[in-house]
Amino acid sequence: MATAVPKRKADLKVVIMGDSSIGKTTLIHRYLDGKFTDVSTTIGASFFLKQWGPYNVAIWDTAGEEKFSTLSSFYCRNASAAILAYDICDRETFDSLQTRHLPLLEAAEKNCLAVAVGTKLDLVSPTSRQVSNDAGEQFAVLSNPDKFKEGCDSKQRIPFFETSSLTGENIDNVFLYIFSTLLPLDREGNAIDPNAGRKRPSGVVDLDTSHPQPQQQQSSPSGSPPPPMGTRQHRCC
Ligand SMILES: Nc1nc2c(ncn2[C@@H]2O[C@H](COP(=O)(O)OP(=O)(O)OP(=O)(O)O)[C@@H](O)[C@H]2O)c(=O)[nH]1
Ligand SMILES: [Mg+2]
Repeated sequence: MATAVPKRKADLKVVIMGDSSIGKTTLIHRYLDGKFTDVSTTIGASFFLKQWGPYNVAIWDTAGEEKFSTLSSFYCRNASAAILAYDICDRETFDSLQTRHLPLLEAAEKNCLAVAVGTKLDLVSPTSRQVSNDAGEQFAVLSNPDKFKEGCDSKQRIPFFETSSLTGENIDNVFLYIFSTLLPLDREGNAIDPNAGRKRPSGVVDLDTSHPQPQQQQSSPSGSPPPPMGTRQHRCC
């Protein structure tokens, strides 16, 4: 008699979006592998799995080229967090978050946490900067209308980071912010809500049906978050 193979589920889905060449894939590799990796442009999307305490987190890396926008909308489905990334030295990539990428989050969870992330901070100088810190922060506030109101004195940190995958600056903080906001752990790395680790009502994603036979690799955990952690990485499309 055939034995049913249990379906593996992700407890949280995070999607990263933004124009082509702004460094989305490099940022994910920096976080997962702890180093600056030379990557090729993404075709369709790539999928990564991160262990955060008892949770499985699915990280979807989308392709920035405009021709893949419809696909990116598909990959936003059920996302509980979205990293909206732009190149700090390229204003166009910031503007297109508003016009092209933010609307795709219609397909995400209703209260999807939008995190604005400026990239390539190592290349920023007073003359090369095209997006100010204030503009990035304001975009983050406006992208989370239910969580932050403009000018309000929220106790929660505004979901905005300027990062460099070359130096590693702020990379871990982006993911630490998302995970500790949506999947809080105690000091020992256990879920704070003991029931939450088993099944979350939102953002649950089937890992085995969306894409055929993704390759699986093991890579070392990165950053400072609490143990036990590991990273498994899948690539697809
Ligand atoms: N100096 C510097 N270069 C970076 C940084 N992040 C990415 N790059 C470079 O930017 C280029 C594009 O990076 P990718 O990660 O492929 O960009 P992407 O946003 O994933 O692009 P698509 O897959 O086409 O959507 C590569 O040459 C990277 O090495 C960074 O923080 N600093
Ligand atoms: Mg890419």
